[in-house]
Amino acid sequence: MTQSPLTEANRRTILKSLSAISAAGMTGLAGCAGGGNGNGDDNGNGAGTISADEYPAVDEWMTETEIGDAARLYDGEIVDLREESDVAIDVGAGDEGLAFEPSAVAVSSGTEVLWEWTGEGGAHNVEAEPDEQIGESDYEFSSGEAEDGDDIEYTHTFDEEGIALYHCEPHIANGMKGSVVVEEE
Ligand SMILES: [Cu+2]
Repeated sequence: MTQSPLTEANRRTILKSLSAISAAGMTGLAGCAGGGNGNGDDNGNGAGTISADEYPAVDEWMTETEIGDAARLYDGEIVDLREESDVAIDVGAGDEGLAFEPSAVAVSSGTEVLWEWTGEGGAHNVEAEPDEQIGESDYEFSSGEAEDGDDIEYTHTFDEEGIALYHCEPHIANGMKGSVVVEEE
């Protein structure tokens, strides 16, 4: 029956409050390794994040399970790399090498994004193919046939504002998905 909705609501409120405190704490302790909160970003590199709530198509692609599986290494946050001129994404990340990392990024228009194969997880490719996805990608590109190796690279330059949704063909069922949000510089 009604499984105490109030409790659930309270739990969410408490979680939100904790997040807010953690965020404030992180800011206050900038540069300090402390904090000890359990939900900090694991992305390292100190980049900020943008909530994917602002990009529903990204969130839908990364979490839906009708086409492939939900993206690995995705937590609802888009890593904000809009200030970066060098943007690189690992192909074959995570425990089994079946993820892109960072899986969701935001870049400025004109940025050339580099995908670097790690050599883990088998043969991969990078495929932005709206018709095979949820039809929401503004970009269409492909690195070609899936390849296995640790010296493979693929680049794509994002000139136009919009979003690119992509995946690895052999591993879409494993949730090997990624997204690039492109914003006007
Ligand atoms: Cu793959």
